[in-house]
Amino acid sequence: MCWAYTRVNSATPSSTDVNECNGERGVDYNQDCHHCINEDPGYSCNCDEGYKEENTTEATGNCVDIDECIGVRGFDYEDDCHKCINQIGNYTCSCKKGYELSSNGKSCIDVNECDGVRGVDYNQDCHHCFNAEPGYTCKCDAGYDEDNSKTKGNCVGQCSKSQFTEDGLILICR
Ligand SMILES: [Ca+2]
Ligand SMILES: [Ca+2]
Repeated sequence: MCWAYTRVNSATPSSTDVNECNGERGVDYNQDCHHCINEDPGYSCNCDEGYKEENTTEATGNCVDIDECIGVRGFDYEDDCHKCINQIGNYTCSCKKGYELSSNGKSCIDVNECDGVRGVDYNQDCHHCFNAEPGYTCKCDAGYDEDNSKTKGNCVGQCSKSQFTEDGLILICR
């Protein structure tokens, strides 16, 4: 005579449990559930970064956007994000003048105006541009005064015009 034994594993779901995750998204489990995990009973969800699981009786196992901007600066959103703007699944920043958005869109970094074009990115009359945060300052050739009172430095002074002659550059001074 032979005996058949059935192993009972306590981790095995009960026979009454339905695996919603094997079903259809939006029908058997919530449309907004990113990664369905079967539970006994019911199911839960793993959510993508930027979302959190919201389990209410109305909406079981759905993923909702985290509003990082109502959180703590330097913890929920970057310290260098001047003005946090919430997005679905993410956030971005608006930056003060003289700053630009970092490549990941989550912080503001100083613009190096001196890497740019004279007369476009920094003053035409700025002889030697030095980046600052924010803005830039200027060092000036002899005969000019440095005006670094603003974030955009400049060279001013009695010798404000120049002219090329056969002998080279001459300064026309007022
Ligand atoms: Ca968000
Ligand atoms: Ca700068």
